[in-house]
Amino acid sequence: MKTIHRRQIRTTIYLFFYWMLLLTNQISSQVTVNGSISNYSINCGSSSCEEDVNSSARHYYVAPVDGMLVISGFAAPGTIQCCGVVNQLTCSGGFRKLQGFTNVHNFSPDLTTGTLDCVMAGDSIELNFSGTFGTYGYNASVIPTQGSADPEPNTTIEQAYFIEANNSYSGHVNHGIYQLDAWDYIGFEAPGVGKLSIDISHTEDEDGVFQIGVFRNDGIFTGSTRVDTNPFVFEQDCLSQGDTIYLRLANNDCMAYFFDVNFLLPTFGDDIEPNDDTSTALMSTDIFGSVGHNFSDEVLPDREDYYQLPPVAIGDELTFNMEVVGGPIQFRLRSAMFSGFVFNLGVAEDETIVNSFQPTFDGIFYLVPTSNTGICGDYKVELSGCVEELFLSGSQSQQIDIESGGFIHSSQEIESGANIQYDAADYIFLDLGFQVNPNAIFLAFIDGCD
Ligand SMILES: [Ca+2]
Ligand SMILES: [Ca+2]
Ligand SMILES: [Ca+2]
Ligand SMILES: [Ca+2]
Repeated sequence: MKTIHRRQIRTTIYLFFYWMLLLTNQISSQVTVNGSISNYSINCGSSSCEEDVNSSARHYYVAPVDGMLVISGFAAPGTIQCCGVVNQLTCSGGFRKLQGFTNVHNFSPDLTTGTLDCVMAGDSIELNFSGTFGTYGYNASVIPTQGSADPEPNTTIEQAYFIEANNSYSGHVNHGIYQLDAWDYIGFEAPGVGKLSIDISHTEDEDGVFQIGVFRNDGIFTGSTRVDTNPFVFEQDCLSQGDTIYLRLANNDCMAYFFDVNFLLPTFGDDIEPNDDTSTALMSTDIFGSVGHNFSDEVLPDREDYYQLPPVAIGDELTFNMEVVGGPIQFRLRSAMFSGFVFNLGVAEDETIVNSFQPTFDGIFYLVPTSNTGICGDYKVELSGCVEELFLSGSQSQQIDIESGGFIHSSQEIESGANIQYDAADYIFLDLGFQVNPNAIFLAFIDGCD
């Protein structure tokens, strides 16, 4: 019982000193120190010269920022005259990582400088001196890595820091001499339908070492990109509103990165949702939007958009001018009356296609642009032919005749080079915003379908 009791006390004392040491490491960051070592016993026959002040000293320096640690110092042995004889004593020292076996740098009697790159803010360095008699001193600092440090830890998707469009950021990878900062996770949530575009520059010398890994919101890895130019543009298209994308910035060496975040909206204007079936179809001849946007599993795919067209009868003809940026997008017509009816208007990818439709029965039809999830595109469809009501908006850069059996309302901007004809049976109304740019041709007729 007695032995155990003693051992417990001893353990408690050890723990206390260990705790004191930890406490010292944390709170005592000494930038500049000057001190001395004095612990000798010289026997010169009849008498002796001795002093027992301290045989060793430890100091700690904590890096205030990410960067390169620079410590200048010296450890200069002194002499003691004892019984008329000059004795050369010892004093040495240097700095090392906490619990390191060897010093990163040993000081000499003259001032020397040692460095340690890629330290992280909070990293602690031990300065140690020992010997019999002498003086020592040091001055420590960190040359900061460019840019500001990113919020650490960000080693997992759950720890990712979020970025927003129209903002600039900077960060560091691979700093830290105790914990590895091999990568930084970044998160982005799409504010709408569109494309994430990041202009990034960095301090890595070698092309292709710096890599960007891409992950979905559920942690599924979708691929990685080697950053082989500086600056570099990273793009992720086909994001829907609420889609969350995670990027992992990884590099072999310590490095700083800087980036601007942009979010590019659909080419022809905001996508109006929901419009995924006949019951939610948009009732407008102003037809533009996007399909195929979807990245994360939490967001519903937008494969199809439905537009209800004006009523048509046998003998009518509708012409569709289908402009696509991205894609491919397939355009089909469906019937309100016969669910099995499908008329294929064609597939477009970064191009404009034109096709006509002559109904073989009277009725209501839906125009349905379709794209596969993750293969997104923006579309704008100009409808002409014998429809009664036409509402036109946006910009117009093509050569096209637009016909209506009733009226046309337009707020279009006719771009230079365009050649546009409006032809309506009843009236053509040019709404606020309508404009014709120089070198464009615009003609309007009261005539109707022919
Ligand atoms: Ca980092
Ligand atoms: Ca990190
Ligand atoms: Ca859509
Ligand atoms: Ca839709």
